[in-house]
Amino acid sequence: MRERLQALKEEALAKVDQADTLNELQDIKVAYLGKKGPITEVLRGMGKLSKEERPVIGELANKVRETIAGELDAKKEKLEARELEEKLEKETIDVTLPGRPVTLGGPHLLTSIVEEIEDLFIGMGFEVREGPEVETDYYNFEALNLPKGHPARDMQDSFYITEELLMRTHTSPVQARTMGKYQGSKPVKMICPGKVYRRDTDDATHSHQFTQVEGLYVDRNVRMSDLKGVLNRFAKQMFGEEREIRLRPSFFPFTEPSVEMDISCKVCHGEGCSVCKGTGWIEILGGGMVHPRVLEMAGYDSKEYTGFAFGMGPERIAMLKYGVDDIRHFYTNDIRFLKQYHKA
Ligand code: 2NL
Repeated sequence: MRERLQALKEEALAKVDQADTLNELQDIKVAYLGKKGPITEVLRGMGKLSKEERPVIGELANKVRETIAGELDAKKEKLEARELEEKLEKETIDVTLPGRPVTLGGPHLLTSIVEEIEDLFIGMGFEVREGPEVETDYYNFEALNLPKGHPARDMQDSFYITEELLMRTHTSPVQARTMGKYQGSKPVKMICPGKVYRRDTDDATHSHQFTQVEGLYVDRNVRMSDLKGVLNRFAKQMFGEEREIRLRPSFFPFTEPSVEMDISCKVCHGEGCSVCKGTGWIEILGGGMVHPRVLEMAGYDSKEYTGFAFGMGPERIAMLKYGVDDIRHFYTNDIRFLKQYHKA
């Protein structure tokens, strides 16, 4: 038995020595140390031994088992280390390879234009305010001198949600809310950018959803000349210092008097060409002096306070500034269009 154990030990150790993979090691472990292995078999046969021999053989068998297990573990560690090394070698990264290009996005043209308008008016002391896109009939119409049944409501055919709620047709309700909150207690100098909605059939110049930036300045002694000065600065900063502006009489229910502003055509400088349809001027926005009734409804004493207001469409501003020929380009998200306006 002694010899048998000795032979088993040498045989197993030789196999461990030769083993080249973790799988082979596992097989050796099962074959020699497993429940059906030869060492277990030797231990089972010990019943036939004498009382003196039994502990001696038992101890020897355990020692053989421990030796084989120890060698298996040592070899296992070695093979695992080698495997890791090979893996690391295989997975090295060639840092000299050219990198994959990262495509950088950028703000949408409309976002850039709105931010440019905001910055420009912030520079003249205006605050930027936003408000809800779902509005009450009161703030969208009534508070702006557009009572129920007023014919001008038809020009802003609207998306109603209930009798009293609709998608706002302009951003003026944000201004009406602000004035209403102050109730004549302090001046207001704000612009409000945002999305507005009108029931319209989409074409190259119309969209049922578009963007507006409106401005409002209410204080003591605000005059038409203040409106003209602010809008002149806006036009020159947005379109170029060489541009001239002109104001023409117009009508809005919430301003009196009302004006429309044109800028001189940059193509013909006022001579008349196809861009300005022969007039030398291009219409860019509307405005006027806030109607006294609008001031009174918001709690401002129209004998003490006056104000100007104006409204513009950033889509139109961008179309004129960059020669965009169809308003739908802003909403259809064709990357070939959008990429042209990503600043470097
Ligand atoms: C346009 C013209 C305009 C206003 C907007 C306004 C707001 C208040 C009071 C009085 Cl709270 N007016 N806004 C006034 C005149 C014209 O917009 O053509 N927008 C695209």
